[in-house]
Amino acid sequence: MAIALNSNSMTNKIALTEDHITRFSEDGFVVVENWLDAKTVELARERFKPLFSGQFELGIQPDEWNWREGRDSPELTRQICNAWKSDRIIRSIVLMENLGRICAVLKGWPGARLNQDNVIWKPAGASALGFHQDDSYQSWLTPPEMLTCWMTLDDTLAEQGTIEYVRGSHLWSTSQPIKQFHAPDDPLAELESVTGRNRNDLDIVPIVVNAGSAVFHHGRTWHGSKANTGALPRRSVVSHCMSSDARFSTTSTSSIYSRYKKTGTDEMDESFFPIIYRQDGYRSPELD
Ligand SMILES: O=C(O)CCC(=O)C(=O)O
Repeated sequence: MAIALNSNSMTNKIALTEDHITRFSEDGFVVVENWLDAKTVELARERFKPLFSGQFELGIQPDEWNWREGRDSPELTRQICNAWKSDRIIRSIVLMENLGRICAVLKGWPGARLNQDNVIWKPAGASALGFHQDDSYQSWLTPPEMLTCWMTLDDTLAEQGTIEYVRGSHLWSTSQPIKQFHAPDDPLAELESVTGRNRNDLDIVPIVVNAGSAVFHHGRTWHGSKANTGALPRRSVVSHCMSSDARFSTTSTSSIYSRYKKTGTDEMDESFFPIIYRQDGYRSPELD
């Protein structure tokens, strides 16, 4: 049976306002409400159980599968990277053309490619994710930078381990990757030691929004999430984009993603890093 992989089936026509653009350039993140409709939110929530128990609809295992039913502690936050290769609903959300368009506009890129997606499931009681900058992990790319669309499938509350941003931290330089991303005792400790800043001097903003909202964040904006001390789960789907012109670095590698580098060229193959949107109207053909 042929499986339709159309990523345009879920889309929206939301355009950024001047206020969105100002918020992004001053704060390093901007909230866009009503990004996903209620039906899409519902369909995406239904994919979490099969994905984390290894039922991959498209027959392909994601690149990273960091929590497995029956193997890992229920207290850990569950994460999968590149579920778009495994699942049609996730694919249609993270490869939405308008998402790529907004990333390109905010970052001044000629277009946007998918770098990787994340599916994040933080049940009640689950642990924190350490505060970090996404660009710290991009030395395998030229240019070594990302812009991210984080989408929530649940109404969020501060005590529910929602994502939190350090306002204005996109204006700081890119630091080394943190040592403990999953389940640190204190999710802000490494931010303090790496940057030499004290948390009491920072404007840390927990994102409290309705299900279906998105936040676009700069690759240098420090962010993370605390333990879920609420009663309900917090589930998110994340699309990490890079420039449509991005290439592999010739001096640095990623232990997972440089597997997709072809010999003798630094070009990125659209089969693994699809072009979601380009100003000239191009989009990787297999997406439509
Ligand atoms: O959802 C979270 O807790 C963290 C997500 C994250 O690190 C990201 O979107 O870059």
